[in-house]
Amino acid sequence: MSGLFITLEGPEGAGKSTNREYLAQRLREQGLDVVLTREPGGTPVAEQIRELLLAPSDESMAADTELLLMFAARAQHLAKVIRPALARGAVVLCDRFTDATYAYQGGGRGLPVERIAMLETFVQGDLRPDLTLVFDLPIEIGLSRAAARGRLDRFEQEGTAFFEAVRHAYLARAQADPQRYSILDAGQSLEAVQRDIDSLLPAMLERARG
Ligand code: T5A
Repeated sequence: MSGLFITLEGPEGAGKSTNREYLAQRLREQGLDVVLTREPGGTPVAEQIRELLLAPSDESMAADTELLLMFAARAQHLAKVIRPALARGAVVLCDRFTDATYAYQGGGRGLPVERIAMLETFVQGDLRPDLTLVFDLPIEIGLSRAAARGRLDRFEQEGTAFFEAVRHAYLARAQADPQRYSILDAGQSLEAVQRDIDSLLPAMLERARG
């Protein structure tokens, strides 16, 4: 594979979608082929799985069901979008990927890391993101941004302890591998966050151009 796989991660309302558009625009200005996508989702089948995962329901979803659905959507997304794009040399910008599984199903739901790692290897082989931007912010700020959009999805209805565990899991993973992860202060103004993204651009361009 010759493309570049960049993922954007962080808790609810951290600004991943907003900044994904910004980063895509900056990379395209440099003449790069950029594929914008997201998880769970990114293909029609995977988007159907997303609906199952996000819709509030009277029946609670078992944590392992949630985990397997995340990886089922990911397998489809990898087969139809991510691997073909990387194979033709594109930059893939993905809003959430397997770090979200470690953070939400591992940190938030308390599932064993080994179970997630086993599925990661089964579904992805040795494919891992080249670079991961972690948009970090106090959870109250992110949740109030998410709440301002209206109806809360199944995850957004979780309590503070769940999101604290998610944030902690993201930061622990990022701090353990500074080569791959950059932590951005997403509690700043949008302009300040985008200045921080700009400072990472030269390294991304160098990697994208091999
Ligand atoms: N999930 C996902 C798992 O549990 N396991 C997994 O493996 C995967 C892949 C859906 C859910 O799935 C879970 C995690 C999620 O709960 P999602 O829809 O991608 O995933 O997640 P959300 O975090 O809910 O997406 P959001 O749209 O809420 O957050 P974003 O994308 O981080 O935030 P964004 O860009 O939409 O911004 C939210 C609002 O804040 C404003 C924006 O304008 C927008 O209104 N904003 C700012 N305001 C002020 N200052 C800034 N710096 C701002 N940045 C953005």
